[in-house]
Amino acid sequence: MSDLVVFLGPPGAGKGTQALRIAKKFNLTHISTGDMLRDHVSRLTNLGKEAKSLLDEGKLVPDNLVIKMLTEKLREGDSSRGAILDGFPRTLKQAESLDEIRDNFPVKKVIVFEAGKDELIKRILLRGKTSGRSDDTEDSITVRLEVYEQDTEPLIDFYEQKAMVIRINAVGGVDDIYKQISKEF
Ligand code: B4P
Repeated sequence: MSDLVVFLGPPGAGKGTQALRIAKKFNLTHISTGDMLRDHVSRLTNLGKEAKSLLDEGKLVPDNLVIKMLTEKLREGDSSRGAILDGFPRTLKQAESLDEIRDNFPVKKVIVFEAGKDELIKRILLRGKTSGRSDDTEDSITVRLEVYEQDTEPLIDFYEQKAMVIRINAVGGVDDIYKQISKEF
């Protein structure tokens, strides 16, 4: 059995930044569905070809494709010490898919990153100057924030009902936020 910790929050809240550090410190596997999808895009796989325009526009990749990709990763990969899910689930359907495989991969807690829109937009535009990410543009950010509010934010309630949510103030220094999150492991 391998416990999962979900990092949930809007684009630019720092999920990826903190997941890398926390995974290293606590010897957990870091699973970022965004990184996995970008890898498919760069390798020109069938999934990558299907996902590319959706990523660029800031829209979600269809649930069935992401759920299949994630489930395979959990089953094949070395997540035996536990894993951080960075960017999954993003919809109710994705959250329910985790419930279906919970015997082997139970979700233990959900760290919710909270930050205001202005800060998020500022961070993503700043990253866009160097990242080369085709979705770090003003148009895409607007869509990503809307998609977050509509499809992903309701998951906070879903996990609140299971008493799993830990809220983190994601505005401040990276080290301070890292310390806050570390206390929860
Ligand atoms: P992701 O790669 O997950 O991108 P994101 O949610 O936009 O967050 P990101 O990783 O960029 O930002 P982070 O919070 O780390 O997804 C990209 C796309 O893939 C999605 O739009 C979607 O199309 C697709 N996708 C992924 N998962 C999917 C799923 N489950 N279902 C369907 N589609 C899916 O923030 C990073 C930035 O903030 C960095 O520049 C960092 O340096 C900066 N930062 C971090 N902490 C900071 C701090 N404390 N202060 C200042 N800046 C900070």
